Amino acid sequence: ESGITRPKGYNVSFHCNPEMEKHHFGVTHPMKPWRLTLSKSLIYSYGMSFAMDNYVSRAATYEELADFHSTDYLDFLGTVLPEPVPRDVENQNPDLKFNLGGSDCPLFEGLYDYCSMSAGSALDAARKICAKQSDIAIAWGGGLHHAKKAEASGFCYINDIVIAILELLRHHPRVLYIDIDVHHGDGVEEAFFSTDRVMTVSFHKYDPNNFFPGTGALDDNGPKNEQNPGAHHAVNVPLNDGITDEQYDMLFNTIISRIVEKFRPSAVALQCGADSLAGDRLGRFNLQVQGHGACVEFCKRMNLPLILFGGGGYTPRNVARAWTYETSIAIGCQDKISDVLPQHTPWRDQFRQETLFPTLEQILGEPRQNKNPPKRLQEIVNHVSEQLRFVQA
Ligand code: ZLV
Ligand code: CA
Ligand code: ZN
Repeated sequence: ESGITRPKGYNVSFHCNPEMEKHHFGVTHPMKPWRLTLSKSLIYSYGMSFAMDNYVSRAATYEELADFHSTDYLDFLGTVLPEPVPRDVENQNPDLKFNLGGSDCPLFEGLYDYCSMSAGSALDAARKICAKQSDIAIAWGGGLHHAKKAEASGFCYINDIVIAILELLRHHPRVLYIDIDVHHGDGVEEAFFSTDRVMTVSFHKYDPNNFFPGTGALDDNGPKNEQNPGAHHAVNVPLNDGITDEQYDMLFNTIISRIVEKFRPSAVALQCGADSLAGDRLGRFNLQVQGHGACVEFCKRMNLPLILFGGGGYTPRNVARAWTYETSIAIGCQDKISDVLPQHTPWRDQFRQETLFPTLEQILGEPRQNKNPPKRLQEIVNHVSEQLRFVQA
């Protein structure tokens, strides 16, 4: 009926765990796992499940989490209890162990389960790629790029991306990690600082004093010393408020083409944080669903095994639009889906406009001022080109 069919000779797998979506960070916290339910419901309403292999992913085991995280940290994460009463304004800065329990990374009911489910879906996706059973594997519940070896950070407790890439490295000589979340992918960058088998690239809003996490300057390219093979293997694309689809796609296509040419990855991991969209509660960019999706399309065209992760995204209706469109790109049915949301979509009124591609005016009223002059974008391209002279496959 929808006309959406399975692509021939091409496998897309979809990994999720409905139990994950039931967790709550707290009423005022911007991270809403429910956005995953809304996204999935739109994807299914368009009939896309018939064109993919759908898996309910398992929770990652302690041993799998310990591939990256320290056991001290995991043991603590596994035993901490939710706080009986939310912290008040007077008590914002208690002694935090592993940065757990602050207002960014609160302790909530079922925290450990939530974390192991996110990692489980990412790991399942990586295993399908390694077994060559999927060409594209999707884990919208993953993408938690700030978590460190022994520290929670920025709404992230377990770094499912690092765990998935470590799995890819068992079968792939070189992995390219790309991060289009509006925040800097600091946890993934740091985890692979000392290897030349992973190149990390993050596009993000950069303002060291006013925007989280404050790292990811253009010339932060990994520790530069003679003995470090990972030197020059971190690429950072710092941006300002209001960047548009046209500018972003120019940067993305130019930079990623040059990287692929030099680094020659055998697999790609793309974090699709949807907080880089216009109208996001925390984001600052003017990207539309089309421009965000164009990055996924570009990666698909490279014809390399690809994992799509979720990430940030704080206006659930826009998150659902972006990840639905991006799922359609993975399947290759983007030209067959209608701009008008299917009539039978659950929670259809949550979407405000009834289209998949609302205009900037519909999203924002008035677009945010664009503070990215063309000259600065050219400087960025030039810096990355220079940096790549030090990189060899
Ligand atoms: O999208 O937070 O700015 C991947 C991701 O990249 C901060 N945190 C830190 C540094 C000092 N704090 C402020 C503490 C605020 C705690 C609660 C909010 C609550 C309401 C509305 C906004 C925030 C908030 N927190 C906005 N930005 C922050 C960042 C963390 C951003 C993490 C992005 C995660 C999933
Ligand atoms: Ca980013
Ligand atoms: Zn983010």
